Amino acid sequence: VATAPCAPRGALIVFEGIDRCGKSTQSNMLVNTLRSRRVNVEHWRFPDRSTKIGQKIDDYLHNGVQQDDTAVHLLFTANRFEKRNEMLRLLAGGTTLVLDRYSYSGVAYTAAKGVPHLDSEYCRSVEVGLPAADLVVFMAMPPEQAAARGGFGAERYEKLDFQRKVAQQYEALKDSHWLTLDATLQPELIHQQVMGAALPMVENAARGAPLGR
Ligand code: DGP
Ligand code: NA
Ligand code: NA
Repeated sequence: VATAPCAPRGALIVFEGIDRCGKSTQSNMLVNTLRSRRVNVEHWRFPDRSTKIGQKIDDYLHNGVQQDDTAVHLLFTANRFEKRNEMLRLLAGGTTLVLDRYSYSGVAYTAAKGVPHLDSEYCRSVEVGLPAADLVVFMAMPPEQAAARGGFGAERYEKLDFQRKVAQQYEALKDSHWLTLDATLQPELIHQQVMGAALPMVENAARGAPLGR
């Protein structure tokens, strides 16, 4: 007995990686190319600093406001959940979402702090209920190289020893939905690899492949 196909929907594609690895450039290139192929697509980033919760996160990242680590972690998570309904609505309406960071950043950055009760298991548990990505593009770059890029150090987490710990946490998160790319390659070469993985996901979603949880 064939199962009923799900309704067509948009794909959820996430870019992850340490700070200054080139996520913004690649996610922009993906969105532009998908648009040129008439794919209905929106480009978001997390944290979304435009909301009230996002402004608190921005204060913490940028203005050096001190905050309890658990409280901050839950602000980042709340910032994703406050966008959950809109994400589900857009995906169900056939819009593909390209996200610059998502729950995986939540786990990797907070677990990298080494606070005993904020381990990766706890960090994963508070993300339960958010839609799962169809594809995670992980942009792998040696932390030393990212740290040498312009602007590094402007925000709280941009310290080389911390970025090394974040990279280790990401390694432990990889699963079958991840595509790991060499972020030190030329942008156009990376983009071709991203497209090769993203297009099939957009097509699967349009055919009604179910959204993960
Ligand atoms: P960005 O705007 O992509 O540069 O992200 C801001 C910083 O916040 C970056 O260092 C990664 C970090 N970050 C993103 N999401 C989370 C999260 O959920 N938890 C924590 N602790 N940090 C996060
Ligand atoms: Na950053
Ligand atoms: Na972000």
